[in-house]
Amino acid sequence: MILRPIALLAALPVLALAACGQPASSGRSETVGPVVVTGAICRPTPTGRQVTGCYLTLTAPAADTLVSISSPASALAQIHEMRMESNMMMMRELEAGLPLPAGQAVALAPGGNHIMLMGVTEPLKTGDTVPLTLTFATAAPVEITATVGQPPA
Ligand SMILES: [Cu+2]
Repeated sequence: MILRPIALLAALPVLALAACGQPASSGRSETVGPVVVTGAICRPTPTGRQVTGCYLTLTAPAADTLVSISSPASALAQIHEMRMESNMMMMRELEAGLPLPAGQAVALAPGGNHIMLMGVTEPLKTGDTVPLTLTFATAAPVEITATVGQPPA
């Protein structure tokens, strides 16, 4: 009579392991490739100003978030969005980063989301290059070189 409950208890951990093992192993075998960055361009800095905007297109292989940007060419780099506030177009930092849906090209373009370089150390002229490092929530950081020029309208 006492054997029955013991046999049931012994069987339980085996079932639990089998149940947990499946999703954990499939999650671990999933490799996240690099985020593809194309068309990186920064506007020349206006005379006497140390601020400019950069534009590019990001395609993440798996859902991710562009968390931050840095550049040796400027003291600060932020991800900005454009937003209407009291009938005025304002820009502000996307503090939670920019969401990147899996496999979908996300464009940072004039009039919309953009990268803002602030405290640019040397004036940027057409034909110059600007190194940018993009950091993501999941994927590895990507280092790119943006060209300086006017972005396509
Ligand atoms: Cu901005």
